[in-house]
Amino acid sequence: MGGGVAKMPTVLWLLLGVVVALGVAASPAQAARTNLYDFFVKETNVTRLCHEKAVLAVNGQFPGPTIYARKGDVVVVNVHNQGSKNITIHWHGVDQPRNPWFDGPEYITQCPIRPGASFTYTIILSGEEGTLWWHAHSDFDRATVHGAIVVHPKLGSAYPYPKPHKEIPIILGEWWNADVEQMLEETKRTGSDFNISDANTINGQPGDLFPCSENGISRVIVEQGKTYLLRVINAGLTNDMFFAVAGHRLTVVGTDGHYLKPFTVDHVMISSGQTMDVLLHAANGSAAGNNSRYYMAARTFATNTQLPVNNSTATAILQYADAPPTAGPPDLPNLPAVDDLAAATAYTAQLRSLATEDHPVDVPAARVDEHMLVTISINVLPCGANETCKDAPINGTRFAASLNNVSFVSPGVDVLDAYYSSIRGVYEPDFPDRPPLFFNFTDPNPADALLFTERGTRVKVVAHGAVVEVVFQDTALLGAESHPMHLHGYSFYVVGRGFGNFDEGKDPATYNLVDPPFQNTVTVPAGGWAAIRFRATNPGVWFMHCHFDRHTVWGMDTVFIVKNGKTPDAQMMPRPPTMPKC
Ligand SMILES: *[C@@H]1O[C@H](CO)[C@@H](O)[C@H](O)[C@H]1NC(C)=O
Ligand SMILES: *[C@@H]1O[C@H](CO)[C@@H](O)[C@H](O)[C@H]1NC(C)=O
Ligand SMILES: *[C@@H]1O[C@H](CO)[C@@H](O)[C@H](O)[C@H]1NC(C)=O
Ligand SMILES: *[C@@H]1O[C@H](CO)[C@@H](O)[C@H](O)[C@H]1NC(C)=O
Ligand SMILES: *[C@@H]1O[C@H](CO)[C@@H](O)[C@H](O)[C@H]1NC(C)=O
Ligand SMILES: *[C@@H]1O[C@H](CO)[C@@H](O)[C@H](O)[C@H]1NC(C)=O
Ligand SMILES: *[C@@H]1O[C@H](CO)[C@@H](O)[C@H](O)[C@H]1NC(C)=O
Ligand SMILES: *[C@@H]1O[C@H](CO)[C@@H](O)[C@H](O)[C@H]1NC(C)=O
Ligand SMILES: *[C@@H]1O[C@H](CO)[C@@H](O)[C@H](O)[C@H]1NC(C)=O
Ligand SMILES: *[C@@H]1O[C@H](CO)[C@@H](O)[C@H](O)[C@H]1NC(C)=O
Ligand SMILES: *[C@@H]1O[C@H](CO)[C@@H](O)[C@H](O)[C@H]1NC(C)=O
Ligand SMILES: [Cu+2]
Repeated sequence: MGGGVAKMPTVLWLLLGVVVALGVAASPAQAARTNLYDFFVKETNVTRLCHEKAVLAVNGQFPGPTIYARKGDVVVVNVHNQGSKNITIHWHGVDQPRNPWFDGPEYITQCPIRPGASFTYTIILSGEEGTLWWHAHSDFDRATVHGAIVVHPKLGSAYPYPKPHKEIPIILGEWWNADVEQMLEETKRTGSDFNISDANTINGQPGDLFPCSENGISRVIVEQGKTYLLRVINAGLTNDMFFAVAGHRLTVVGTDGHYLKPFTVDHVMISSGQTMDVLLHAANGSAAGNNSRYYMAARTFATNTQLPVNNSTATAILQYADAPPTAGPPDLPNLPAVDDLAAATAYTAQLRSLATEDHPVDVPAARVDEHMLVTISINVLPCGANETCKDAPINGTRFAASLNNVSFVSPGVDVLDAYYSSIRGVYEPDFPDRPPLFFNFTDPNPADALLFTERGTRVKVVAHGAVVEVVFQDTALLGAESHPMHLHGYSFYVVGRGFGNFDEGKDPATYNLVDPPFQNTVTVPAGGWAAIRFRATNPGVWFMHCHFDRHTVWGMDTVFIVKNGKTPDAQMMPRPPTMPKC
């Protein structure tokens, strides 16, 4: 966590940014700390499943380094692009109040950092407390460019649960033997689907149920009688996952940087993009026999029967430091089957905000200013003149994806700059509030004509302070599938979920407006809907997209532009002079 040798203008800008961020209200006693990190992004050789390949990694680590902070801190990260391609980094789940400049998604809030260039991000923490993470937000670089962000309570504040003996990041990911960027190029060229990963990983390792993986398996050492906080992150590109530890139940206490009412489970279901904070009690003598080693395991959760899925199990080892050694292999936990929708639904239904005096909720219940119903679809588009399309379900087409039948087209200049500097022709402020056509969204046999989508860089503009409700509706076009929808710049309350077509007359009556979970990534159920609400009090340009990367590149995205409010503290910070150019 060394202090970076930043250039003078950058330092001045940072100081300005930090002073503005803290505002006049901060007294010296509450003053946030500024933590500095240097990220060197470069190609690093990694061997998994008997295959060696060069991957992009930060500081030679895969997964990358953990950022530690306290609630309300400012973190400054100097990113040095020492690789051979454009990159950007996103701070997933950090609201970045009034500070969209440093949010990260390429061509949304910034132009990419080119090879050989550096860019310094100022990351302003506010209400977040718990586990967040950072990852590349360019092409498919996230596959290996990611790591944890641990946000501790403020000095003098405590966790709303007994202090754990140790805290351990558990990063779930995916490994491809093939070069991920080459795969992206191939899918762009042929319009085909992205090949499934060769293995899921836990802290970068597939575990010893896979070839050439015995030595690298990651280990978590525990002592009897102590309680550990596992900070579970799903960094996977394409998979939601079940996670469990043999012989141990898990008490879930937080998600996406916000506390939950604790509940105890045999397994967790975590969607791509989400985090789950879970307490694990290392029982004396142990509950599951006199073992000293237990498997921690992760397996894909997937429901689209039209897609291939890898049913294999990634493992790590939970090892008791002070228990007698055991002969034989560790026990495997019972994970739900790869398509166990009921298990996933039952898990997600238990997420409720802690909602105490110290950790209150502020659910917008009285009024909604912007009602949006947004269909989520996999589509086809006609094959381009010079493309050789294959694999798509209709001859002469390629795969695409859309929200409200608009397949998002990434612009050549970032949307934030276009908005800030009034550059015309980059985006249109007319993203539809409703699907252009109402049909039976969940009918598994739709007419072929429904499969096609429009294209455009269409964004939704909302007034500062508006209460926004978005009901995400999955469609069965090319297969019902659950989608982890992620919003930048905000956490939102997940007020409702259900199966089938959303019923505007009946379903709002089932909303939880008392203690809904406060998340940044919502699992929209396959063949169902999920409703979120947020107050648009963070001005800026904020990407909203499915967190499955192949859906992101296919266009399952849009952008919220939240206008400035009247007072200075309701307005975006000025454009940093250090922004990379397109
Ligand atoms: C990295 O791997 C490539 C092949 O994948 C190999 O050519 C190269 O020598 C390796 N570099 C190092 C430093 O091991
Ligand atoms: C997917 O896998 C197939 C078979 O292994 C291979 O031929 C193809 O090139 C791969 N596609 C991509 C996009 O990597
Ligand atoms: C799926 O998992 C198995 C291990 O069970 C592995 O051998 C295989 O390569 C994996 N990948 C694919 C694409 O099937
Ligand atoms: C568990 O073991 C530790 C160390 O052996 C001991 O200090 C503690 O009292 C034990 N706890 C229980 C609940 O037995
Ligand atoms: C654990 O070992 C003790 C002592 O060897 C034995 O009495 C006990 O039955 C064992 N417990 C289990 C669950 O196997
Ligand atoms: C998936 O793997 C599990 C455990 O390895 C096995 O019990 C189950 O039958 C497999 N399911 C399918 C559909 O292959
Ligand atoms: C197709 O490729 C040819 C040769 O590269 C090029 O001249 C032509 O403009 C391309 N057409 C389109 C529609 O991109
Ligand atoms: C798609 O095109 C191929 C080759 O032109 C043809 O053989 C095949 O029958 C077509 N499939 C459909 C579903 O039209
Ligand atoms: C929509 O399609 C589903 C699945 O086929 C079916 O169960 C449902 O009855 C249909 N709903 C309506 C309103 O037709
Ligand atoms: C989406 O737009 C395309 C192109 O205009 C159209 O063909 C298709 O029917 C529309 N689909 C839906 C579900 O609105
Ligand atoms: C890298 O980014 C620059 C600036 O936006 C762009 O002009 C260039 O085409 C990008 N390179 C690639 C390979 O995408
Ligand atoms: Cu998706």
